Amino acid sequence: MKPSIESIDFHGIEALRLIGPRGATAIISKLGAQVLSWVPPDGKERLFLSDNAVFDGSVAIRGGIPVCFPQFGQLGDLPRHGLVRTCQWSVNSQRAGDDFALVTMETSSDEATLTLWPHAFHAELALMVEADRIDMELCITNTGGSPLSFTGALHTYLRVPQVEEAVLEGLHGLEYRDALDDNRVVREAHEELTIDREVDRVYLNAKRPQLLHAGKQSLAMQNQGFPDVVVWNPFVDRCAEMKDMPANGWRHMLCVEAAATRPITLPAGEEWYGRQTLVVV
Ligand code: TA6
Repeated sequence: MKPSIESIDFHGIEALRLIGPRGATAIISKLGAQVLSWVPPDGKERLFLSDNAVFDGSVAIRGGIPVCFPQFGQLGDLPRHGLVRTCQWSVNSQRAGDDFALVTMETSSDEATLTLWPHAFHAELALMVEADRIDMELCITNTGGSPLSFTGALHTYLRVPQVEEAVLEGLHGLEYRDALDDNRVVREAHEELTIDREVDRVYLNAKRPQLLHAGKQSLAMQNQGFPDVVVWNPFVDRCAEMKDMPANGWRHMLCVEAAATRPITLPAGEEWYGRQTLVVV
């Protein structure tokens, strides 16, 4: 089957299904330009999407790959993770070739965002599906007349059969800020990270790729432009507090996020790019 792109209804919202080479598929919603599913040719879903996710735009969709901009987490006065997760994005372009399917979506500052954050911007999210990989690229343009500063992330929820058995490599030796220990900065002493409790960490200046082994599956993640990697799992108690997660949701997810947690300053008229690549290995 040749790569193609089709419009679909996904839980009542408008979305696109990208069909890549060898039957790989991905789904991206116009709400938040959020990738909600990625199934490589082996037929196994690689992204976690909560069974209790809300799709009416009142809150961000829990799972997939939310786009966080212009604020990561609570690093400022804006709503957590910024303004564009619950915006309606529009399709800018779509193209399918022999070995890829590519969609770009865009959104811009409007009255609502300008009231909360007085900066004009244009955001574009590109999603490319190839046989065994997906690439996301976030491009931010400062369309205003003065510099702007932002933080942000591609808040990737990876699906794992059982998080307690998952192993994440590639963070050894990096400094991380531990959100669960007053943001204390600690150096990662372990070659492999395993999850046996709540974890919420920002690994700083992560240049090497990360490798996630979970069940019989392995996935490599590589970022460009985003200097940091966030690792988050709410575990049992925090998960129980989240209305849009089933009680056992924590067990089947691990967020490994491409993030910029220290402000990036963009002069008037300039563009910034950040990318995340996920590859089945
Ligand atoms: O990226 C990790 C994090 O900032 C955590 O602190 C956690 O709260 C999570 O994101 C989810 O945030 P959300 O606003 O989607 O509930």
